[in-house]
Amino acid sequence: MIAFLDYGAGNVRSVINGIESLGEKVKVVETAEDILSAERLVFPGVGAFGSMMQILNEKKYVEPLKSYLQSGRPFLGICLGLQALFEGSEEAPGVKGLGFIPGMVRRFDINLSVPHIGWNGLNFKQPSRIFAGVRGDEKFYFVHSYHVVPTDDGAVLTTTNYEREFVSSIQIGNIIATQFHPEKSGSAGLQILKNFLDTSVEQGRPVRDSKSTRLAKRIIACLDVRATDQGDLVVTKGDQYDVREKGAVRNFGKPVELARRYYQEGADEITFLNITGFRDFPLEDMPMLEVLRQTSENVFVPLTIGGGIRDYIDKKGREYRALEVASEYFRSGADKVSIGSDAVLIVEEYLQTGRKTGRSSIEEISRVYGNQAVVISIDPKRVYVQSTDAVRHQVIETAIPGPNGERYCWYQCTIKGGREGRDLDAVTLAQVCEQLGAGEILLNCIDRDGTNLGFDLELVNAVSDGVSIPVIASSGAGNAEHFYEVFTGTEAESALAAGIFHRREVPIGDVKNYLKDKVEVRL
Ligand code: 1PR
Repeated sequence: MIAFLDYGAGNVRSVINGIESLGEKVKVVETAEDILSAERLVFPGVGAFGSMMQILNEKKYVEPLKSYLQSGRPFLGICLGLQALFEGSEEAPGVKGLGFIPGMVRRFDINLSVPHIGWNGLNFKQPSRIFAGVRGDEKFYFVHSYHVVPTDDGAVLTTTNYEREFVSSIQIGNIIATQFHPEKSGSAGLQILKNFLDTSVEQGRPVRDSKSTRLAKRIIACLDVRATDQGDLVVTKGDQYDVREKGAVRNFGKPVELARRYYQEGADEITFLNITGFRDFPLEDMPMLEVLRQTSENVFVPLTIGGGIRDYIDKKGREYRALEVASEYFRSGADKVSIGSDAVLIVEEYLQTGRKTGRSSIEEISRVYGNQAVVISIDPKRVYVQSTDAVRHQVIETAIPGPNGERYCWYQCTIKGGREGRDLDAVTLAQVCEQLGAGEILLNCIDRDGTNLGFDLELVNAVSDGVSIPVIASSGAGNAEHFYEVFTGTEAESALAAGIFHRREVPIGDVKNYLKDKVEVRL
C-alpha cells in the first residue's frame, strides 16, 4: 500500500493511475496520522509553492511530513514535491518549506522560454536503485519555472541542462525526489516509478551518461472532439474549421481509442479540444470529463483539454467560475487547460480598462494551478492591408501577397470556433495573456487548418517573437518536412497536427524518424 499525499491542487490522478498500472494499491492521505503511519509515501506537487505550503500548514501536515522524512522511510516527491523539501522558494518569499534539504528554490533566470516545458534528459551523478533498467538516453517530462538549488551537492542525483545546468532530482537514502514527472514520461517514467515501489530493486547506473542534455521539440497530436448529429462523441477535423462534409460531421473515431493509439505511436502530448465548448457547458454534460478519466488510465504523457473554459450561469441560475470547470478537468486527468474564446474577451476588457481584475479565468487558474497549467488557444485569420499603419494592430510584412498584391497583413483573433472575428490581433492577445499568467500559446491558423500546406511560419514568428512563453505551432502540417521547417524556421517549441495523423497519412513515428538527426526529438 502506498500512502499518497494529495493536497488538492492539480492532476494527481495520473500519478495514481501510474502507480496502479504497476499493480500497487494507493491510499490517499486524509489525516496527519496517515502520514506518520505510512510505510511508503508519494508526494506529487503541482501548482504554486505558496499555496502548497499554505494548504500543508492548514491541514497540519508539516510536522508529520518532517518526522516522516527524518525516519528515512521511502519517500518520492515529484515536481513541487521536490521543491517542498527545501527551505523556501523565490516563488513565495517568506514562506517556509519543509527545510529537509538546505537550499532554496529559484526561478530560471535565462534567455530561453520559461516555463521549461517538455522532454529533456538526465545527467547521472550517482547510482541509484530508481535507475535500474534505465538506459540513460531517455527523456523525461518537465514543466516548471523554478528549480532547486541545494547548498551542497551531496544529495544531487541528476542534473539537466536548460541553458544552464540545474538539479533535476535528489536522493538522500530512501528519500528521492524528481523535478520531472515520471507519471508523464511514458515507459521510461513508469520504470522509475516501478523501481521506487519495489524496494528490493538493486542499484542501477545507466549505461549511457551524457555530458549535457537537450530539450526535445514536441510533437503533439490534437483531437478536435464534438457530438455528431446523432449524439455520438467523436474526433472530427475541419477544413479551415468547417468540420462537415456533405452535411455530416466528419468522424475519425472515438477520442479515448485515438488518444491511446497516438500515445503508443510516440506522441509527446495529447490535446483534446471540445470544439463546441463555446455553446455547451462542460460541467452540465460530462462526456469530456469521462474521456479524460479513461484516457489518463493508460496514457502516460501530458494531456491538455480545451473548450468551454469560462464563467457560466446554468439554467437554474447557478454561477460557475472558470476555475471550477478547470478544477474538474484537472481532477479528471488533465495537466493543462486551454482557453480560447474567453481569452479574447478578457484581453479586450484589459485593453479597454488597462486594469487586471485578478478574477479572469487566466489569472485565477494560473494562480491556483501555476502558469504552466494555462494554455491560450488562438484561432487567428490573416487580414491583408496595404501598409503597416493601415490599422492599429501589429502588422507584419508578408512574403505571401494578398489577393490585391498586398504585402502586409495582421492576424485577427476570432471566437466561437472562428465564427466571429474581433478587433484584436494575435500578437497582442498572446502578449497580454502572458502578462495575465498564461504559460503557453497554442497557435492555430484558420487559413492553414486542414490544408496540408505547412505551418504559417510568418504567424509563428510574429507571435513567438512577441512572447517569452513557449509557442505550439498548429495547423497545416502535411508532411514530415513541414515539422522540420517550423522547428528550424521559427522558435516554436512544439508542433501540433491532426489531419495527417487521423488519416494515417504520416504516422508520428515517421515524423520523428525524419527529424531525428536534424532536430532534437524524443524517440
Ligand atoms: O473557445 O475556449 O470554447 O475553445 C474552443 C476550442 O476549440 C479552441 O481551442 C478552438 O481552437 C477549437 N475549435 C473550435 N472550433 C474548431 C473547428 O475546427 N471548427 N478547432 C476548433 C480548432 C484547430 C486545431 C487543429 C489544427 C491542426 N482546430 O485543433 O487540430 O488546426 O489541424 P491540421 O493538422 O489538420 O491542419 P473555447
